[in-house]
Amino acid sequence: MNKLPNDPPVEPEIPEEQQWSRRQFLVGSAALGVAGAVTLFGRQALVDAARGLFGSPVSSGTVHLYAYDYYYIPNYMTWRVGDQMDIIFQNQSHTHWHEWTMGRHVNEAYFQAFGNLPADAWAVDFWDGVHVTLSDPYNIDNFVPNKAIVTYDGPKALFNIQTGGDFSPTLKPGGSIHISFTVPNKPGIWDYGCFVQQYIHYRTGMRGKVMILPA
Ligand SMILES: [Cu+2]
Repeated sequence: MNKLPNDPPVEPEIPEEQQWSRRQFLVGSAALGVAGAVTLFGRQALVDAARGLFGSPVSSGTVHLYAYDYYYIPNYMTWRVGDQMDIIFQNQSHTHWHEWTMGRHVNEAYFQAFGNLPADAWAVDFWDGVHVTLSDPYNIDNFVPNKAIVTYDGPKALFNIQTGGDFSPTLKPGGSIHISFTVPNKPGIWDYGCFVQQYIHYRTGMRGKVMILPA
């Protein structure tokens, strides 16, 4: 086909597989550009490849958990029942609020809803009945303890404690919090995610998994 000088640029051919990903992604989140989608899927592939090669060692003691737009690093962890954990959760975004929730069976019906949404997205909140100590709050938007048994290190006002919804520290850009706990006897696979902005973050890929091994 001859191309005249004033024709619009011809779109490059996109392989079928990428088109599929692109359609899926746009259904989930129209707000983000295609470039972002490609970057996201590319990164996920790298993470999966690295995990396949190196496995996932059991974490205990101090673990840094970083929130970015819109993913976590790490997005996979292995814990063991009875181990002491110190999660330093830090929001690396310059512009977005991010939270860390953990549970099972996210209610995807909420994704379709408009208006006011229930704040508790997990059918099972991992933190129910778990003893947790919070410390070093910095730029906290709010913290929801839900049914966790929480000890606050320092002035409680700094944690901006709220009720309703899942256990969730929500951090302003640049915020951080230190979450200490002993891994409870809840073995198996758990999911974590950020439900900020009416689940857009979660749908976009801001999620991860924790495999908990028996003691
Ligand atoms: Cu988020």
